[in-house]
Amino acid sequence: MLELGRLEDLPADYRAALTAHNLVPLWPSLRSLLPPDAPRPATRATHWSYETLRPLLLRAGDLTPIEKAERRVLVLANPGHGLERMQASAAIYLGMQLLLPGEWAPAHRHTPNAVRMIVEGDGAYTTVDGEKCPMERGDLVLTPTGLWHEHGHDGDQPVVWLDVLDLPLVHYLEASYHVDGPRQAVRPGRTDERYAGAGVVPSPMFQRDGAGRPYPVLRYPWSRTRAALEALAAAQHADGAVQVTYVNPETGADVQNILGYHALMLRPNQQLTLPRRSPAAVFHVIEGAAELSAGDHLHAMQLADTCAVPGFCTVTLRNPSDRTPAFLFVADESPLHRKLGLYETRD
Ligand code: GTQ
Repeated sequence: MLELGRLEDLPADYRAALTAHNLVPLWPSLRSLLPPDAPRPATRATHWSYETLRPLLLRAGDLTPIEKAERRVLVLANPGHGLERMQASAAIYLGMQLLLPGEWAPAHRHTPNAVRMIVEGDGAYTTVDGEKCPMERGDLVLTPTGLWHEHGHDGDQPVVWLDVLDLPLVHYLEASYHVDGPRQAVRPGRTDERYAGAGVVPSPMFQRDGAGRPYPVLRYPWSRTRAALEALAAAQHADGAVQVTYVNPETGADVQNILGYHALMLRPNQQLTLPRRSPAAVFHVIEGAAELSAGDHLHAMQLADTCAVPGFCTVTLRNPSDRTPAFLFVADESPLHRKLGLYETRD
């Protein structure tokens, strides 16, 4: 490859003149902007242990009252981007949020899309667009762009959930902002009950609301997702991948515009090498345990642990148990890459 000129090769007075006029020579930076063959991601394969994180999050509950935090969250920051940037990958933000019994995180709406994956505790709920969504372990609750949401907790133990947002991308686009609002009036009925049967949807002719809404389902209960994975595993080749994607049941499209969400089952002792793909991804253990190898690194993931991996990286997952299946929640940047025409898989 051609050796390109360096910044130091240019006379100091010339460089100073360029700087004074807001000009920059391309050639010294061309190779880092357009590296050969594949990107050089800042995102590093990173593992956050729940056992380590949990006591620190509970301590935040002692140190900072909810009124002083609004959202009491420890951000899972990828050191490859610098912790202060608070991003897990180029487009993915991860946070562990704690709500204590009786606490209330007030209503707001914002441009970034969010989802919550419930990690532990009973009795909390999120009200999204007037719909009260109970939060039970493994449930996925959507708070899509622009919809009002607030969190409450009627139980007697701490509740913890994983927040996944497309905040780094929306912030990068200078499109990130929020609006505060009053407590929402709760509408009766739950859309996850209306869409309980895969393959059938409520007939549009009888739907006064719901049909045609961009986010017809806001809560995907774990019991149903788990049952779908078990059924798929029973129906599928014994060493095949057992993964489902959270979709909008009206359109079959990904549930959100930017990030994609999936649930993966690893049979006892199953080892699964994922296709090498352009989007970065995040893995979170809902049940059981999993070993994740990404490049040269091996991460022994325990219950509720979370790992981020860069794009273009070979990821192998293995269930170390010879008796019980493992269940993982997966978030990735694939809808974004597909929409932008950047999606690739490599051998
Ligand atoms: O619960 O609304 O982790 O607005 C970051 C921003 C959670 C939330 C986060 C938020 C929220």
